[in-house]
Amino acid sequence: MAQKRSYEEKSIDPAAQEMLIRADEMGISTAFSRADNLAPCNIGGSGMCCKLCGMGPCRLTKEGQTGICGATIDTIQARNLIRAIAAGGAAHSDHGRDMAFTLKAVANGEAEGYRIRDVAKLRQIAGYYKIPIEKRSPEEIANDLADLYIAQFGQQRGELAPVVRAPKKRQELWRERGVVPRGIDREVVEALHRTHIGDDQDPEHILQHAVRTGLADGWGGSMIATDVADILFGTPAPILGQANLGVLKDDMVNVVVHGHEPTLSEMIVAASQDPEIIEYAKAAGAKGVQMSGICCTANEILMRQGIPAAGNFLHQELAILTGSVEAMVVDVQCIMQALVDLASNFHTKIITTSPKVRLKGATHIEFDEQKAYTIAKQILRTAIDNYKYRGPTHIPQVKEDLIPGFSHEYINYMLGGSYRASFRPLNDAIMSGRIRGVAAIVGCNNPRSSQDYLHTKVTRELLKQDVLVVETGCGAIASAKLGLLLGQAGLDQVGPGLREVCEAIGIPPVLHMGSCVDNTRILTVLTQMVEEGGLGDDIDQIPAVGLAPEWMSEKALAIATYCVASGAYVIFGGSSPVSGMPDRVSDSDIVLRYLSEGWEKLYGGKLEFMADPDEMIQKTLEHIDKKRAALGLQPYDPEKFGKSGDTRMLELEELPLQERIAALYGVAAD
Ligand code: XCC
Repeated sequence: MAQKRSYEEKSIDPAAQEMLIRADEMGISTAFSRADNLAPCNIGGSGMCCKLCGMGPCRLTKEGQTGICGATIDTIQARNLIRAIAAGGAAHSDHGRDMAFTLKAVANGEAEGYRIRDVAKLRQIAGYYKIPIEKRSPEEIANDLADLYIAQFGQQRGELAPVVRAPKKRQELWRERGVVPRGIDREVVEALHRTHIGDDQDPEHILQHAVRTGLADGWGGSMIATDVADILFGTPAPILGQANLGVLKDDMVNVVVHGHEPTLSEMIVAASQDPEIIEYAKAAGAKGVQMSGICCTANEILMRQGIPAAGNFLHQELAILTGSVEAMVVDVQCIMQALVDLASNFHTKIITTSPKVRLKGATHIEFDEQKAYTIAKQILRTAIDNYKYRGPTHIPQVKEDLIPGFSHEYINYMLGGSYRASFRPLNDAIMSGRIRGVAAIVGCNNPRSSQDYLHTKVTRELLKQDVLVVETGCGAIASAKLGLLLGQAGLDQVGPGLREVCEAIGIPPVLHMGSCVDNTRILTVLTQMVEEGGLGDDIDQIPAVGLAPEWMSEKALAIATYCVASGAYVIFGGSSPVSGMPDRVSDSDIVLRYLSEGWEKLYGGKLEFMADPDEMIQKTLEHIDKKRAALGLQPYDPEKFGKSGDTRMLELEELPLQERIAALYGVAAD
């Protein structure tokens, strides 16, 4: 049995620690305690268990051993990995498909409560695909775009349309390597076909298709999800938000939305502000409805509406443990089955809404985009009716302010303003060495490591080293909970050159770019940096690294794969799903070497797994410096910059928060 950890070892978040103490006092299990009580299977965990047919499962434990069919450890590892990538890509892409169907319904006036909020983005995206825009209504353009996007899923031949948005050189490289995705569903199906008993058994050949499957996610399903969410709900711009369990309110009906798709959660947020619903809540004895989010649903409504995030992945159980949640409304992905059992200790209703996801014991109120607003109100009334059953509550008084909403459009605008929006200042700052490089720190929480520790340790150290950090997903919420996303608040902890840039432009040193499908925003930023000039002619030349220090989901592996194929060095923390036996000689470890050296030769990007955060930091900096040198840029010098701007920042620090934010970002802070 694994060793029990202290509360501080389970999470560095004080709100989480408080709730874990409460869970123990009440005798309730959580993912944290279950992780302590359930040791991971070393054979499966290292990718050496094959259960793809009825002759097995074949659990390989010795070098040279094979499965009953003769499959080697490397083949089994590659097959397991591509299946995970296909599942992760399928999850993101199915989300994208549903968004495309919603866009089609909105264009045809069949989706109650929705409208096209960002016509400029719609026109811009349509332009990429040569959809006519002149003298056409937004609905006509949206209808054509929806048809094109829906067709990407079932397309059998040719190339996925959004691939044209990658740098030209990268597109050519993909064509040469034969990995341009044909259709999203086709690549996922082929991944499953190839890994059926008796099919593709060359690990490198299997992993080549893993690249094509990953690209179908990043430059396909996920990109479609982000595009449509922006068109329907607005492209994010900086807004004031809050994060952590302290956002729950004792005197309000607390409704927590959890999962991924913004379609229903946006509608629930709108309905929660409907006077009829507020009256209904008041009649039930509450002051109103307090909305908050968990996981990527949180990110979607946080960056567009400023709705607070109750927390990241490992906070889903902790929110219920406060006893203050009337309803947790879930859609798809990252929803623990443990929620229903846990909720039975309180009055909390778990409400499932997706036709794809049911939990035994949960209330099911199915989402239908044609009557979304009506359903949203029905869900809220169900939550309000539940308020009278609330027992004693224990809400940790822990929360932090943050400023999310750094879409690539906003980053472009903030760098140059309305008349000269451009990535030039960012490229110049990297070229001069004020910014050493860029790190995207993304991904999940994992109860096998201390919650938020790896994320924030890596983030803090890279900031000190003048690395600009962009974040998405649960990693962004980790930084938010620890106060790293609040404008200038963290600037005293960042390197001098980076600080100078943040002060000059008025940005936080950590930019929250959205949910996990929004990692495609990072692809767009990297592409625009290439197109701006000065940092090479392809993504693999930019001094940038992607990290997922606390990854756990198959979606994270899909993201890693498309980032590598796009040219990025990607570092994953925690355990490696292809680690093999501890004493395996690395030369014989075909899969590990292929993901790193093999993919680097083919795509300029590589995927490596390492548990130690200091090693992650060191490898990140080495890579950034290597890319700087290859571009012929000046070596990074921490002494060179950072002597300007301090007076203005000191003045700003004196201002009340709302005024400070208005001065820095030019946005209303409420
Ligand atoms: Fe899930 Fe997107 Fe991971 Fe968080 S970061 S635990 S996948 S919610 Ni995507």
